[in-house]
Amino acid sequence: MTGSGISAESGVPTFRDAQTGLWANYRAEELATPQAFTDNPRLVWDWYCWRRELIHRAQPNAGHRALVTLAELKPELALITQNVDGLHQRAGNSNVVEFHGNIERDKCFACNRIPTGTPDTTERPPECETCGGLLRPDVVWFGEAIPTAALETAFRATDSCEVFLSVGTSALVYPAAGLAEAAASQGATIVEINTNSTPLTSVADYVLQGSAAYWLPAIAASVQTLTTH
Ligand code: BV8
Ligand code: ZN
Repeated sequence: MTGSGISAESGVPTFRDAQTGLWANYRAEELATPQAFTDNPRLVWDWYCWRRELIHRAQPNAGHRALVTLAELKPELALITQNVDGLHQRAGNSNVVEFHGNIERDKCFACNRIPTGTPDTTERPPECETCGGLLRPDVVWFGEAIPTAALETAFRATDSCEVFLSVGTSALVYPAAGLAEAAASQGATIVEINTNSTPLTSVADYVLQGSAAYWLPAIAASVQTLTTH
Protein backbone atom coordinates (compact mmCIF):
# COMPACT_ATOMS: atom_id res chain seq x y z
CA MET A 1 0.00 0.00 0.00
CA THR A 2 1.60 3.28 -1.05
CA GLY A 3 0.67 6.85 -0.13
CA SER A 4 1.81 10.23 -1.34
CA GLY A 5 5.12 9.86 0.52
CA ILE A 6 6.45 7.60 -2.26
CA SER A 7 5.92 10.43 -4.76
CA ALA A 8 7.45 13.10 -2.50
CA GLU A 9 10.90 12.57 -4.02
CA SER A 10 9.42 12.98 -7.48
CA GLY A 11 8.47 16.51 -6.49
CA VAL A 12 4.76 15.78 -5.99
CA PRO A 13 3.75 17.40 -2.67
CA THR A 14 2.26 14.97 -0.15
CA PHE A 15 -1.37 15.35 0.74
CA ARG A 16 -0.63 17.00 4.05
CA ASP A 17 2.26 19.17 2.91
CA ALA A 18 1.36 22.79 3.25
CA GLN A 19 0.26 23.87 -0.19
CA THR A 20 2.30 26.47 -2.02
CA GLY A 21 1.67 29.62 -4.00
CA LEU A 22 -1.90 30.37 -5.00
CA TRP A 23 -3.10 27.35 -3.01
CA ALA A 24 -1.22 28.24 0.18
CA ASN A 25 -4.39 29.31 2.00
CA TYR A 26 -6.39 26.19 1.16
CA ARG A 27 -6.23 22.74 2.80
CA ALA A 28 -6.35 19.75 0.46
CA GLU A 29 -9.03 18.11 2.61
CA GLU A 30 -11.27 21.14 2.03
CA LEU A 31 -10.84 21.13 -1.73
CA ALA A 32 -11.07 17.37 -2.34
CA THR A 33 -14.81 17.18 -1.56
CA PRO A 34 -18.05 17.18 -3.60
CA GLN A 35 -19.23 20.15 -1.53
CA ALA A 36 -16.19 22.26 -2.51
CA PHE A 37 -16.81 21.40 -6.17
CA THR A 38 -20.51 22.23 -5.88
CA ASP A 39 -19.73 25.52 -4.16
CA ASN A 40 -16.88 26.55 -6.46
CA PRO A 41 -16.34 24.24 -9.46
CA ARG A 42 -13.80 26.57 -11.10
CA LEU A 43 -11.61 26.78 -7.95
CA VAL A 44 -11.54 22.98 -7.52
CA TRP A 45 -11.04 22.39 -11.25
CA ASP A 46 -8.12 24.87 -11.31
CA TRP A 47 -6.57 23.16 -8.26
CA TYR A 48 -6.58 19.83 -10.10
CA CYS A 49 -5.18 21.47 -13.24
CA TRP A 50 -2.31 22.82 -11.08
CA ARG A 51 -1.71 19.35 -9.62
CA ARG A 52 -1.86 17.73 -13.09
CA GLU A 53 0.81 20.18 -14.25
CA LEU A 54 3.04 19.22 -11.28
CA ILE A 55 2.53 15.53 -11.99
CA HIS A 56 3.27 15.93 -15.73
CA ARG A 57 6.63 17.46 -14.76
CA ALA A 58 7.35 14.70 -12.21
CA GLN A 59 9.24 11.50 -12.95
CA PRO A 60 8.96 8.19 -11.10
CA ASN A 61 11.76 7.85 -8.52
CA ALA A 62 13.88 4.94 -7.20
CA GLY A 63 11.05 3.94 -4.87
CA HIS A 64 8.60 3.50 -7.76
CA ARG A 65 11.23 1.68 -9.80
CA ALA A 66 12.04 -0.71 -6.94
CA LEU A 67 8.39 -1.80 -6.87
CA VAL A 68 8.64 -2.66 -10.58
CA THR A 69 11.63 -4.90 -9.76
CA LEU A 70 9.78 -6.39 -6.82
CA ALA A 71 6.76 -7.18 -8.99
CA GLU A 72 9.07 -8.91 -11.51
CA LEU A 73 10.67 -10.97 -8.72
CA LYS A 74 7.36 -11.65 -6.96
CA PRO A 75 4.51 -11.71 -9.50
CA GLU A 76 2.09 -12.30 -6.60
CA LEU A 77 2.82 -8.77 -5.37
CA ALA A 78 -0.41 -6.75 -5.08
CA LEU A 79 0.33 -3.06 -5.52
CA ILE A 80 -2.36 -0.89 -3.99
CA THR A 81 -1.96 2.89 -4.08
CA GLN A 82 -3.83 5.78 -2.52
CA ASN A 83 -2.07 8.08 -4.98
CA VAL A 84 -3.84 9.51 -7.99
CA ASP A 85 -0.65 10.55 -9.83
CA GLY A 86 -0.22 7.44 -12.03
CA LEU A 87 3.54 7.33 -11.28
CA HIS A 88 3.49 3.59 -10.52
CA GLN A 89 2.18 2.91 -14.03
CA ARG A 90 4.69 5.34 -15.56
CA ALA A 91 7.46 3.49 -13.69
CA GLY A 92 6.32 0.21 -15.27
CA ASN A 93 3.93 -1.50 -12.84
CA SER A 94 1.00 -2.86 -14.83
CA ASN A 95 -1.74 -3.97 -12.47
CA VAL A 96 -2.02 -1.17 -9.95
CA VAL A 97 -5.06 -0.95 -7.67
CA GLU A 98 -5.96 2.75 -7.67
CA PHE A 99 -7.83 3.01 -4.39
CA HIS A 100 -8.58 6.73 -4.84
CA GLY A 101 -8.86 6.93 -8.63
CA ASN A 102 -6.61 8.71 -11.10
CA ILE A 103 -6.20 12.46 -11.58
CA GLU A 104 -5.60 12.10 -15.33
CA ARG A 105 -9.14 10.84 -16.00
CA ASP A 106 -12.15 13.19 -16.11
CA LYS A 107 -15.63 12.09 -15.07
CA CYS A 108 -18.99 13.86 -15.30
CA PHE A 109 -20.13 15.12 -11.89
CA ALA A 110 -23.75 14.61 -12.94
CA CYS A 111 -23.90 11.36 -14.95
CA ASN A 112 -20.51 9.77 -14.07
CA ARG A 113 -19.64 9.18 -17.72
CA ILE A 114 -15.93 9.19 -18.57
CA PRO A 115 -15.57 11.46 -21.66
CA THR A 116 -13.96 9.83 -24.69
CA GLY A 117 -11.62 12.51 -26.06
CA THR A 118 -10.07 15.56 -24.42
CA PRO A 119 -12.67 18.30 -24.27
CA ASP A 120 -11.47 21.09 -26.61
CA THR A 121 -12.86 23.97 -24.65
CA THR A 122 -11.51 26.74 -22.49
CA GLU A 123 -14.40 26.34 -20.05
CA ARG A 124 -13.20 25.63 -16.50
CA PRO A 125 -14.53 23.02 -15.75
CA PRO A 126 -15.55 21.68 -19.19
CA GLU A 127 -19.06 20.35 -19.73
CA CYS A 128 -20.06 16.72 -20.26
CA GLU A 129 -20.76 16.09 -23.96
CA THR A 130 -23.59 13.75 -23.02
CA CYS A 131 -25.60 15.56 -20.38
CA GLY A 132 -24.08 19.03 -20.10
CA GLY A 133 -23.04 18.41 -16.51
CA LEU A 134 -19.65 19.60 -15.22
CA LEU A 135 -16.55 17.45 -15.58
CA ARG A 136 -14.42 16.69 -12.52
CA PRO A 137 -11.29 14.53 -12.04
CA ASP A 138 -12.07 10.82 -11.59
CA VAL A 139 -10.64 10.72 -8.06
CA VAL A 140 -12.36 9.67 -4.82
CA TRP A 141 -13.23 12.76 -2.77
CA PHE A 142 -13.77 12.78 0.98
CA GLY A 143 -17.24 11.46 1.63
CA GLU A 144 -17.25 9.44 -1.62
CA ALA A 145 -17.12 5.67 -1.82
CA ILE A 146 -14.02 3.78 -2.97
CA PRO A 147 -14.64 2.16 -6.40
CA THR A 148 -16.05 -1.32 -5.64
CA ALA A 149 -13.54 -3.24 -7.78
CA ALA A 150 -10.57 -1.50 -6.14
CA LEU A 151 -12.03 -2.04 -2.66
CA GLU A 152 -12.65 -5.74 -3.23
CA THR A 153 -9.30 -6.43 -4.92
CA ALA A 154 -7.42 -4.60 -2.19
CA PHE A 155 -9.11 -6.34 0.72
CA ARG A 156 -8.86 -9.76 -0.98
CA ALA A 157 -5.09 -9.32 -1.40
CA THR A 158 -4.80 -8.03 2.16
CA ASP A 159 -6.70 -10.98 3.61
CA SER A 160 -4.30 -13.50 2.08
CA CYS A 161 -0.94 -11.71 2.17
CA GLU A 162 2.01 -12.86 4.30
CA VAL A 163 3.73 -9.46 4.31
CA PHE A 164 2.06 -6.04 4.12
CA LEU A 165 4.25 -3.05 3.24
CA SER A 166 2.80 0.32 4.20
CA VAL A 167 4.86 2.89 2.26
CA GLY A 168 4.70 6.69 2.57
CA THR A 169 1.27 7.03 4.04
CA SER A 170 0.13 8.81 7.18
CA ALA A 171 -2.34 5.95 7.78
CA LEU A 172 -5.05 8.48 8.64
CA VAL A 173 -7.51 8.14 5.76
CA TYR A 174 -10.09 5.37 5.83
CA PRO A 175 -10.98 2.87 4.53
CA ALA A 176 -7.43 2.79 2.99
CA ALA A 177 -5.82 2.83 6.43
CA GLY A 178 -8.01 -0.14 7.35
CA LEU A 179 -6.02 -2.39 4.97
CA ALA A 180 -2.95 -2.58 7.21
CA GLU A 181 -5.21 -3.28 10.19
CA ALA A 182 -6.95 -6.09 8.27
CA ALA A 183 -3.56 -7.55 7.29
CA ALA A 184 -2.34 -7.44 10.90
CA SER A 185 -5.53 -9.09 12.16
CA GLN A 186 -5.00 -12.07 9.84
CA GLY A 187 -1.43 -12.49 11.00
CA ALA A 188 0.52 -10.83 8.17
CA THR A 189 3.90 -9.30 8.96
CA ILE A 190 3.51 -5.51 8.83
CA VAL A 191 6.41 -3.40 7.54
CA GLU A 192 6.14 0.38 7.63
CA ILE A 193 8.40 2.61 5.50
CA ASN A 194 8.00 6.26 6.45
CA THR A 195 10.17 9.25 7.27
CA ASN A 196 7.95 9.89 10.31
CA SER A 197 5.89 7.85 12.72
CA THR A 198 2.18 7.26 12.14
CA PRO A 199 -0.68 5.52 13.97
CA LEU A 200 0.56 2.30 12.30
CA THR A 201 4.10 2.56 13.71
CA SER A 202 3.18 0.98 17.05
CA VAL A 203 1.42 -1.91 15.27
CA ALA A 204 4.11 -2.63 12.65
CA ASP A 205 6.45 -5.61 13.09
CA TYR A 206 9.23 -3.73 11.32
CA VAL A 207 9.54 0.05 11.14
CA LEU A 208 11.99 1.19 8.44
CA GLN A 209 12.36 4.86 9.22
CA GLY A 210 13.48 6.86 6.18
CA SER A 211 12.52 7.47 2.59
CA ALA A 212 10.80 5.07 0.23
CA ALA A 213 13.47 5.93 -2.35
CA TYR A 214 16.06 4.47 0.07
CA TRP A 215 14.29 1.50 1.65
CA LEU A 216 12.41 0.04 -1.34
CA PRO A 217 15.55 -0.39 -3.50
CA ALA A 218 17.23 -2.02 -0.47
CA ILE A 219 14.33 -4.44 -0.08
CA ALA A 220 14.25 -5.20 -3.83
CA ALA A 221 18.01 -5.89 -3.77
CA SER A 222 17.64 -8.29 -0.82
CA VAL A 223 14.72 -10.11 -2.45
CA GLN A 224 16.77 -10.31 -5.66
CA THR A 225 19.67 -11.93 -3.77
CA LEU A 226 17.37 -14.36 -1.96
CA THR A 227 15.52 -15.24 -5.16
CA THR A 228 18.50 -15.79 -7.47
CA HIS A 229 20.68 -17.77 -5.02
C1 BV8 B 1 -15.55 7.20 2.60
C2 BV8 B 1 -8.02 11.52 -3.69
C3 BV8 B 1 -17.83 6.70 2.92
C4 BV8 B 1 -8.41 12.92 -3.92
C5 BV8 B 1 -8.03 11.15 -1.26
C6 BV8 B 1 -13.91 5.85 9.07
C7 BV8 B 1 -14.31 4.92 8.11
C8 BV8 B 1 -14.61 5.33 6.80
C9 BV8 B 1 -14.48 6.69 6.44
C10 BV8 B 1 -14.10 7.61 7.41
C11 BV8 B 1 -13.81 7.20 8.69
N1 BV8 B 1 -13.47 8.30 9.40
C12 BV8 B 1 -13.50 9.37 8.61
C13 BV8 B 1 -13.90 9.00 7.39
C14 BV8 B 1 -14.06 9.89 6.25
C15 BV8 B 1 -12.79 10.00 5.42
C16 BV8 B 1 -11.53 9.95 6.23
O1 BV8 B 1 -10.89 8.92 6.34
N2 BV8 B 1 -11.13 11.10 6.77
C17 BV8 B 1 -9.88 11.17 7.49
C18 BV8 B 1 -9.19 12.51 7.21
C19 BV8 B 1 -10.18 11.00 8.98
N3 BV8 B 1 -12.77 8.97 4.43
C20 BV8 B 1 -13.45 9.17 3.29
O2 BV8 B 1 -14.16 10.14 3.10
C21 BV8 B 1 -13.35 8.10 2.23
N4 BV8 B 1 -14.68 7.77 1.79
O3 BV8 B 1 -15.26 6.75 3.66
O4 BV8 B 1 -16.81 7.22 2.09
C22 BV8 B 1 -18.87 6.24 2.00
C23 BV8 B 1 -19.11 4.87 1.90
C24 BV8 B 1 -20.12 4.46 1.04
C25 BV8 B 1 -20.83 5.39 0.27
C26 BV8 B 1 -20.54 6.75 0.36
C27 BV8 B 1 -19.56 7.19 1.23
C28 BV8 B 1 -12.63 8.58 0.98
C29 BV8 B 1 -11.24 9.03 1.31
C30 BV8 B 1 -10.50 9.33 0.01
C31 BV8 B 1 -10.15 10.80 -0.05
N5 BV8 B 1 -9.34 11.07 -1.26
N6 BV8 B 1 -7.35 11.38 -2.39
C32 BV8 B 1 -7.21 13.76 -4.30
O5 BV8 B 1 -6.07 13.26 -4.31
O6 BV8 B 1 -7.44 14.95 -4.59
S1 BV8 B 1 -7.21 10.91 0.18
C33 BV8 B 1 -5.71 11.70 0.22
O7 BV8 B 1 -5.21 11.51 1.52
C34 BV8 B 1 -4.62 11.15 -0.63
O8 BV8 B 1 -5.02 10.64 -1.85
C35 BV8 B 1 -4.06 10.03 0.18
O9 BV8 B 1 -4.55 8.84 -0.30
C36 BV8 B 1 -4.69 10.22 1.52
C37 BV8 B 1 -3.75 10.04 2.65
O10 BV8 B 1 -2.70 10.83 2.39
P1 BV8 B 1 -1.27 10.11 2.34
O11 BV8 B 1 -1.12 9.43 1.06
O12 BV8 B 1 -1.09 9.28 3.57
O13 BV8 B 1 -0.41 11.36 2.35
P2 BV8 B 1 -0.12 12.23 3.61
O14 BV8 B 1 0.31 13.55 3.12
O15 BV8 B 1 -1.24 12.15 4.58
O16 BV8 B 1 1.09 11.48 4.28
C38 BV8 B 1 2.30 11.31 3.55
C39 BV8 B 1 3.11 10.36 4.40
O17 BV8 B 1 4.33 10.12 3.71
C40 BV8 B 1 3.47 10.98 5.74
O18 BV8 B 1 3.29 10.00 6.75
C41 BV8 B 1 4.95 11.32 5.59
O19 BV8 B 1 5.65 11.15 6.80
C42 BV8 B 1 5.41 10.30 4.60
N7 BV8 B 1 6.52 10.68 3.74
C43 BV8 B 1 6.83 11.91 3.26
N8 BV8 B 1 7.93 11.81 2.46
C44 BV8 B 1 8.28 10.50 2.44
C45 BV8 B 1 7.40 9.77 3.26
N9 BV8 B 1 7.50 8.46 3.44
C46 BV8 B 1 8.50 7.81 2.80
N10 BV8 B 1 9.38 8.44 1.99
C47 BV8 B 1 9.31 9.78 1.79
N11 BV8 B 1 10.19 10.40 0.99
ZN1 ZN C 1 -22.76 13.88 -17.91
